[in-house]
Amino acid sequence: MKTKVSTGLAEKFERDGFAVVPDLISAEECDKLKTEARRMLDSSGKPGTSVHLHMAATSPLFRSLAEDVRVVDALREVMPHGVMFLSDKIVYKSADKTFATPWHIDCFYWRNTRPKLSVWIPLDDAAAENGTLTVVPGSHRKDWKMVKMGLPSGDFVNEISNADWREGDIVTCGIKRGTGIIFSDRLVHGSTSNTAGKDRYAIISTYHAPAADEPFDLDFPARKVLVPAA
Ligand SMILES: O=C(O)CCC(=O)C(=O)O
Repeated sequence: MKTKVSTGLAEKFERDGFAVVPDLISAEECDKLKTEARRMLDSSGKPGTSVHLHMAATSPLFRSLAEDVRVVDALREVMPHGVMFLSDKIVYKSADKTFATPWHIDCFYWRNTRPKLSVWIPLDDAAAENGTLTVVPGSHRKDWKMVKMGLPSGDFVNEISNADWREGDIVTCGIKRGTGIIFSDRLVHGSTSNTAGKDRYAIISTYHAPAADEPFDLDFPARKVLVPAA
């Protein structure tokens, strides 16, 4: 029997609350996904917002990304109890969508449901200047409180109210397009603002362990078990 060589993802994810997977998808795949994202935003995006949900429910290209063996193999390492896809979304920033995503943890958007994690994949090279992801390593082990806040676009409504980290604790994820960042729904994260006037499209796909549907899950039509519970 072949033994899988550990890439250390599980240890990093456990310790830091996130783990980086370089070159998860290729530059050509990023181009195709970005074209498809633009098409979907133009045909069914809500005017003014920079977030679009449920891509995989209608787009075969996004569906294949959600189920891609490279993504699922990385997830298997950090999800020993199986892998179920829940949902995906595009978050984009551009010359006229420059806002910084506020510091938050995702589980505030799905209170009282089972733990989840997400995979963030930028379709453009992402750096501090064009709104890349920012994270606070280890913050997934603390308790956080949220206040309601409002971006003009209405996209993110929660922000952490008891922040206690210092500038030096923050990791600004400067990464190549196609790299994946797997992060816990308890990890404090946000983004820089896009001051470069350059596109920064990202796909965020969310997964949890397979289980019977919770009422929350019923709003996600593309949900699917990818690796059954062991
Ligand atoms: O891509 C971004 O700006 C971050 C998005 C994010 O934090 C989220 O959707 O939870």
